[in-house]
Amino acid sequence: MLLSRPNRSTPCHPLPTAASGARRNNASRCWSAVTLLATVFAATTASAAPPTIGDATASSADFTVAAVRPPDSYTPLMGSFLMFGADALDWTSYSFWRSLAGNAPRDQALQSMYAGYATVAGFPAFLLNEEIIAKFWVNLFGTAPDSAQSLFWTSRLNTYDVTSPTTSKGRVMADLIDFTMTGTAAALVRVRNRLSAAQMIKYETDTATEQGSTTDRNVVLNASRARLQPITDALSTRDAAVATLPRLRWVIEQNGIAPKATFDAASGELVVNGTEMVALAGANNDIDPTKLTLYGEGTAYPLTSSGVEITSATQFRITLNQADRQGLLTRLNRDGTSSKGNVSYLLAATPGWNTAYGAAQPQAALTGTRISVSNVALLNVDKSDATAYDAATDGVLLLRYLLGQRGAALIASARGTGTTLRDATAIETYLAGALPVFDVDGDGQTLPHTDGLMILRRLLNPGAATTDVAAMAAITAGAKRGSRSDVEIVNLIDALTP
Ligand SMILES: [Ca+2]
Ligand SMILES: [Ca+2]
Ligand SMILES: [Ca+2]
Repeated sequence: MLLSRPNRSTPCHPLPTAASGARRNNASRCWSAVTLLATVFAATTASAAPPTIGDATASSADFTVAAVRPPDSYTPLMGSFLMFGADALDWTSYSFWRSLAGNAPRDQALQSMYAGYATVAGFPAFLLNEEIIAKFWVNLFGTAPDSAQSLFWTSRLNTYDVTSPTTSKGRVMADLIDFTMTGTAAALVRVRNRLSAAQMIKYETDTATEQGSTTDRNVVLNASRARLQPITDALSTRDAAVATLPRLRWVIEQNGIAPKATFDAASGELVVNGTEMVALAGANNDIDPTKLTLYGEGTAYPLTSSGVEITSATQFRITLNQADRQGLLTRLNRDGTSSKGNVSYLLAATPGWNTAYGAAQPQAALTGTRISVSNVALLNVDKSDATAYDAATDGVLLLRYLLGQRGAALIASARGTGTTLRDATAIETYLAGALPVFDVDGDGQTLPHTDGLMILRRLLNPGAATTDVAAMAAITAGAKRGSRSDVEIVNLIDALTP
C-alpha cells in the first residue's frame, strides 16, 4: 500500500528540482543503525528501584523502560514527534504512526513516511527530496539545514540503494534519525530530551479512551505539544515537562488503567497498592499521608491523616481521620472510579511519601493512580433499595445505635426494603466504622442528642434549601456543639446522602 514518488526515483540530476526527478544508484550504506534507546536514555538510568504507586512508574527511566518496546515503538513515536516542530501535530498523523508500531520494521515505516503515505505522514508526495530534508530539519531542530547538510542528505535520498524498494529510502531516513541520536550539540540533545518526554507522555496517554474520543485526543495532543516545546538541552527542562503527568492522566480519564487503590467510605480505609515500598525504623512513619493528594469532584484534597507503617513492600493501608473523611465526602461522591461529574478519582504523591526514600527523591512526584471507591451512601444505613434515605429507618437506626441499642432492639421495625438489607450485626459493624463522619458539628464526638438528632431532622426535611435560614436553624436548634455554621452542618449531612 506504499505510495510511490516517481518524480524522485527517476535517474536525472544529482539534486532534485521541481522540473526533474532524483538520480538513484546502488550506493552502499555507510551509516549503521545504533542502539537508539540505549543512546537516548543512557543518562536517565535510575540508580536504585524507586517505589511506585499503582501503574505509574516513579522514575522517568522506568517510564521508558517499562512502556516502550524497542525498536517497534520507536518509529511511530519518532514520526509523531516530528510533527511537534513546524507542523501542528494532528491526530491522523499521530494515530498513523502509532498504528505502525506493531506492524512494520523501522526502515519500512520510515519508507512509508518518505513515500507520503496518503497525507498522514506529514511529507506529502509532491515534496522533493531536498524539501523533505528541509522539513525534517525544521521540525526536529527548529531551523533549516545549512547547505552542506542539505546537500549531503538530499544526495543520499537521491542516490540510495534501490535493491529493496520498500525500505531503501526508509534506510536513509533511519540514518538521518540515527544522526540526531548521536553527538553532543545542543540541538541534538534537545531533540533527545523532547523525545524522552514524548515517550513518557505517550505512555501516560496511550489508552483506548484517548484513541476513541475526539475530545480526549485533542486534550492529549494539545497537552503534549505544549509540554514538549519548552524543553531545551537541559535535562531539568525535560523533567519539569513530565513532572505533572499524574495530572494529565487525571484529565484524560485513563479507563484503560485499572485502579490500584481503594477507598471504603464506610470504614474510612484507603488501601494503596504499589511496588518496592520500604519500611523506616520507628512506628507509624513508613508512609507520610500528607504527601498524598486525592482528586475527585471539585478541588484536590491533600490528606492530613497521621503516618502509617507499610503492610508489605507492595501495599499500605490508612484509616483516614475524620477531617479527611468529611473532606472527601463531596469529592468522592459516588461509588466506582469517577465522581457524579465524571471526574476520575486519582491519588497522586509528592516526594517523600515513602519516607525511607526521603524527600530528596525526585521521581516520586510522577506517581499517581486511580482509586475505586465504595460505600459512599453513608446514611443508607439499612442498605435499602427503592428509598435509599429515610428518617423512619436510617435516621432511627442511627439514633438507636448512638443511644446504645444493639441486636434485635436496634433494627425492630426500623428497616426499609431491599434485596441486600443489612442485618443487625452488619448495621452495627457499618455504623461503627462510619461513626467519625457522623460527627457533623465537628466537636470530636458523635452523639445522639447532637449529631444524631440533627441528622434525623435533616432526613425529615430533606428539601429545605440551605439558603432558608430559618429551616437551617430549625435543624440545628438546641443540638449544635462545636463551631460549624448551620449551613456547614447541613451541607455535611447532605454529603452523606449523595
Ligand atoms: Ca516504621
Ligand atoms: Ca435506607
Ligand atoms: Ca458531634
